[in-house]
Amino acid sequence: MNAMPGVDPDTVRVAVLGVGAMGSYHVQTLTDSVRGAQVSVINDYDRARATQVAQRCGARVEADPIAAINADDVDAVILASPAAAHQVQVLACLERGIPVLCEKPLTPDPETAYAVVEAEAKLGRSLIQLGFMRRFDPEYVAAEQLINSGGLGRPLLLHCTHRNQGVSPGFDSAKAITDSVVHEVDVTRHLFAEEITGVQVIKAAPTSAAPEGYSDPLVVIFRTDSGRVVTVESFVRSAPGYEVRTEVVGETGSTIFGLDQAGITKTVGTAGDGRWGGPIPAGFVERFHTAYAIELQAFVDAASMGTVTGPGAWDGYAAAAVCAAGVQALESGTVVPVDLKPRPPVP
Ligand code: ISE
Repeated sequence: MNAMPGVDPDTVRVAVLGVGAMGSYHVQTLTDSVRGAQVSVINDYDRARATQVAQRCGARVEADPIAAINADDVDAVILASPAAAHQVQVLACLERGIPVLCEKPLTPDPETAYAVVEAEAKLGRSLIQLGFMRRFDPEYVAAEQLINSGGLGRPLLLHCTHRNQGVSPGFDSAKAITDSVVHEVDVTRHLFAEEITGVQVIKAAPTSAAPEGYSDPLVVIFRTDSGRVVTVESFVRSAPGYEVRTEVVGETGSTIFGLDQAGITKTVGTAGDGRWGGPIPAGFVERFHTAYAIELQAFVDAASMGTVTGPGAWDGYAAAAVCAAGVQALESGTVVPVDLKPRPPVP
């Protein structure tokens, strides 16, 4: 790391670009829960918001995002900026040769995402980490270990439930695929260690909470390279709260997780008066706060060695390609094949 006067040379100095809900949450996590990191620069198009967040963590505000990436007091970057800004900002990080954690999506469409994959491959160094935080969630990690140790036999099916309590106005059915189901895309590719080849979307009777013309819930079906099948319930206006459940079914066993995410409450009263279950978290920050902290720690640890870890640019591109097929499938009602370009050599 570049030693600046008064700065611990072992500290990774991080610029956070975009401090809306997600970015400011990352700033707080970096400040409170991550070792070896210091938020040094904040950038946001809303200067007042940037100033407020910067004051809370002792960082300075930089009005120009590219200047923030190139600043002397920045060793690594977190992008929680709008998706439309990602391509230019990620490429600026590659050009400067510093690690970047980019919130999904990598870019708004598969074509630009592939251009980023190619740019990183050309550079020959892994510098891009994608914000698929579920890969760091202890329950997903345990399931991954169980699968890889052969504990379930050959995995055959994945059943996913993904419910949000509510979403912002304008969050249409396409957004449910690109912003919400995108996590199950990554979970599938990660747990099954293969690509998704086809997507189908079935529209269920809509909740009365959905605006006219929006389909919510959806049932999304993926088929993978080796013929495995994945079902995803996406319900983004589900009143009780945030529920993410996953079941992996293998030849010799199955595992289900996400049931006791907020802590199990078991009460035993008179016979038949027992209770199982606990409070349902309100949102993804409550559900995945541990995953976010582990993700950021892993990013900072890798950044201190000038590299990244976990999901990378290829995962961001593959997710974008599957989501593009998913949006088409939403319109056509048919199974849409995923158009995946060749993977360049891994840097
Ligand atoms: C949100 O953007 C996220 O990334 C959450 O993890 C997901 O559950 C939610 O549906 C998305 O809108």
